[in-house]
Amino acid sequence: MSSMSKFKKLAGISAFAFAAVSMANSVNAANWRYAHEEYEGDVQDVFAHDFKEYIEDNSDHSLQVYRFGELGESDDIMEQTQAGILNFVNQSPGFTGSLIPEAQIFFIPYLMPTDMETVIEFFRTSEAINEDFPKLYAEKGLELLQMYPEGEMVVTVDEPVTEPADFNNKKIRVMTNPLLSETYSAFGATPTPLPWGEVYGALQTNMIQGQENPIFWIESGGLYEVSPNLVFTKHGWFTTAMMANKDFYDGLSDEDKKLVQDAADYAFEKIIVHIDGLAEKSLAKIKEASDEVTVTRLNDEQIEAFKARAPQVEEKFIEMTGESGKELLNQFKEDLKEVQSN
Ligand code: 6CS
Repeated sequence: MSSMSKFKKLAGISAFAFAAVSMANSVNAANWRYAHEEYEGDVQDVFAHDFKEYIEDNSDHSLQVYRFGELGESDDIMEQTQAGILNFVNQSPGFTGSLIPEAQIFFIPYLMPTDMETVIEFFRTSEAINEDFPKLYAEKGLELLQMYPEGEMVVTVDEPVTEPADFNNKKIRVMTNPLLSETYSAFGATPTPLPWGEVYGALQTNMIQGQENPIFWIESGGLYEVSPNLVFTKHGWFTTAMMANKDFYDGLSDEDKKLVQDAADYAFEKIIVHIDGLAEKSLAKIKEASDEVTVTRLNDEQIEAFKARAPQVEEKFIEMTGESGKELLNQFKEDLKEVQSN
């Protein structure tokens, strides 16, 4: 065979091989669906798009992200994920707590540290977060991929609050898990569980007199317009969690499982940078937009009065979760001690 025809034959073979590989890739390329609870540019949206970027840059797969309201409320997207209609979901323990009672641990007030560095180190290293929680989620058909903090909780009320007595006769909206209701009862308020979609209207019509959320969300959801008195109680952090349908995840190749894990790690590193300074920026925007807003930062003595009510909530947590919750709480506290001693 002449060298020219050898060349033509080789070129033909490699073109065929290339086409075959491309076909195989496109056959294996999936379009995954991912829903979260927030709006464009909010923390969960940034996380989702970083996850998407990693998946799409490192594979032939694509990812469709659905934001709040596109597929319903938080409980709707969780149901769709458990049913396998969605592959990934970001749902906060504030809602998951009604499905997985142990997830309510984040609502024991004054359990989490207040400074961001310690909180982030805790999420990175905690055995409770990285080993115990995945087992609890797996029992509900969910592969927990990442838990991460969104921001310090701040209460907004119709008038400034500095002591538990100020909460008397105030209906405070809480996310729909029973332990958070216990927290606000312990704080002296009347807890009112509501899904997110009803919060703004309920504040506007005075059906409720307050709610709690991180500052970025108070700004992005315009809550300060209808609930202008911001109170920094230092009682907790808003935590969220991103997960996959477990059957879907278990059915992935080892290569795709690694891709998904790496994408979640990548998004976590990016989100930590994103939330650094976010509360301060959001507060500045709120102050710029409204003259009505007041900011109350409780002093140590005022905080003590709220903190004194925490043990009764911890007891309720144990009552609601039994031995498994007790063990988780012990591990959680041990992990916290570890990061705080470093
Ligand atoms: O309060 C809520 O319901 C919402 N808060 C935040 C920060 N994210 C989503 C959640 O639905």
